[in-house]
Amino acid sequence: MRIEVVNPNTSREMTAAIGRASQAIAGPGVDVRATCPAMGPASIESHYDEALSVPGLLAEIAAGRADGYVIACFGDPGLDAARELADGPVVGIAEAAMRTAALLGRGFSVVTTLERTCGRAWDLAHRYGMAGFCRGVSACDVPVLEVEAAVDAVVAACRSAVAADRSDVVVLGCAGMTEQRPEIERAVGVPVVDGVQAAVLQVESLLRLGLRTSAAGEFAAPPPKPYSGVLAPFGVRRELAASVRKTPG
Ligand code: 2AL
Repeated sequence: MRIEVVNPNTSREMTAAIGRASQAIAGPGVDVRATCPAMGPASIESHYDEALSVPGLLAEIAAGRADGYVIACFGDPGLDAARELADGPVVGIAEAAMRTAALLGRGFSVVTTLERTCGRAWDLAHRYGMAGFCRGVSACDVPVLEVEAAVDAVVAACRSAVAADRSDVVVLGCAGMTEQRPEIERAVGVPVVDGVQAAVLQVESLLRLGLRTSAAGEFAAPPPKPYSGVLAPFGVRRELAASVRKTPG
């Protein structure tokens, strides 16, 4: 069983951390690898970054290297499109983390990076039917590429969120926090959910159950059509896949 964890930003260091966390949690015999796109933003912390991360992410998924995929960014960029494109299941880390947190307590707090990303987390909580469990979304005010080294700021934001929101679970709002989860949980004293590891196990479980995204409705493969300009290869997915295989993430 092969699972590919796509970090939609182009940071190699963050991709390596995501890969280590994914390999640490995957079951025996699961070949799990983290990749990042050849094109796109260095980190995703705005709607603009998120929109422009999606072509590179979809190109990685079009390469068809795995049985199932994780999208390892808390905005779950391109999740619906990836589900149309992939043969196997695709799980975003925000969806996996929120659904997992809802199994663990009465209400969770999301702690994200920059304040400006809070709206997106709320949008996703509503979209996934999780708004009834989400007690609050707050920021630690540390940029994505610095968050791994800023455990104290994340812990302080988690403690404040749990007290202010009257929540009993924390959801980490950035893939860059994945390796710090145990340390953060020890310091905060409530269950702390990291979406990267939750999503890897969710994909593994769907594959073991023999389940994949339904192709019966709106997640059927998108109809082929001409695309123009720099997006021309996206119109013919065979060409797109071939172009990515030449430049692995
Ligand atoms: C993220 C994330 O998980 N990866 C990234 O580049 N930005 N999330 C966030 N809230 O900033």
